Amino acid sequence: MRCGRLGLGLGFCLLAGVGLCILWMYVENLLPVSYVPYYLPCPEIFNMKLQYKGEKPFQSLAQSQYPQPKLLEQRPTELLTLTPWLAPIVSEGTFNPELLQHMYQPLNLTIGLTVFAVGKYTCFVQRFLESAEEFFMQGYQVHYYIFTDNPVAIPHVPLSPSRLLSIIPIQGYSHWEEISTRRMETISQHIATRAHREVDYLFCLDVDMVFRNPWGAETLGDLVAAIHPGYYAVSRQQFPYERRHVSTAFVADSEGDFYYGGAVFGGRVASVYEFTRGCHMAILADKANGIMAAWQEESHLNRRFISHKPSKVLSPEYIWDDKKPQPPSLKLIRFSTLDKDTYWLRS
Ligand code: UD2
Repeated sequence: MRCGRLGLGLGFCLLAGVGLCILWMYVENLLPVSYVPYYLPCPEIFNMKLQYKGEKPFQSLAQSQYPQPKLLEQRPTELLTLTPWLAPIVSEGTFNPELLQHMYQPLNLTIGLTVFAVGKYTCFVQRFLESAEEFFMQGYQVHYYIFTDNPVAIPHVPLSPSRLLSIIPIQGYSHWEEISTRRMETISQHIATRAHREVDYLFCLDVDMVFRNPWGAETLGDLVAAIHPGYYAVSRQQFPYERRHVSTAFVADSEGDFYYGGAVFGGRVASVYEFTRGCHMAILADKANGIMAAWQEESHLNRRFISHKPSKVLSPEYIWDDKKPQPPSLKLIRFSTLDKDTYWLRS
């Protein structure tokens, strides 16, 4: 009798189990999304080092100790022209623009330029574009990509025949930190889905800035960074790196070459993809841990440029701050910030 009941119970359980499985398979197919666990990396991943046999990759440099390169090392009015890893530091007098034009123009290159104009920042677009038309990559095909949450607010600026403009709608965020930080994600996605087919090189710039003098082929390189105007004459310990160990953007006192500005970076489109994707992954990891780096995406950009050295470095001529007097070491200001009412913009 007992055995019979037990058998019946087991049979019922088996039937119910099979029934539930069939029901789940059916329901799962009806669901609009499939439940793939979302992978959020933890900070340890970025600090882990692989054990290499033989030659070590450049990434291992991140932890090595070496003296800080100083932009004003030689003489107070002369800038360093080469980094310790042999990347040129571009400034007026280090190149011949006619020669470079002669070399690069036959290559029929298209240069992309991304800017973000979210919320009140649409007010900067007109001046930015007008100055870019006058000075940015004159004689080359240029494709401007303007990311905005308000396409109708983007003014019409007449462009030269070889230049295109695409307005790309994006979501707006209420916090300015979020808007600034999200740029890495948006740029990497934009390259993957579209820009890699349309441009050879891509520069990613802040919109609240203007071109004041020619910016040409001397800036083209595999991965390009620009030295921040506020920190080119100070020691690496004074750089405003992210100093909290818990962040993936952490930089130790003994690390760092130059402090680079988040307002200007670029390079070959594939390298900019790798770069922005890497920064985005690190930002995601911080987010998962509830951290916003000290200078948002600029902190992550600086962290990454320590292990992934830029192949070309632009002097502060290419990212100047108009509130500062022009020092004798900088011969020509090419791109600089506009004086802005930050409180109004961010309110
Ligand atoms: C610094 C950096 C900037 C970025 C930021 C990080 C320099 C000279 N500037 O500038 O590149 O790293 O710190 O916080 O290195 N934006 C909008 N709408 C907003 C807010 C920002 O469109 O509401 C876009 C816009 O393109 C702007 C950029 O994000 O130019 C950077 O924001 P910012 O100019 O307010 O940052 P700022 O001046 O503190």
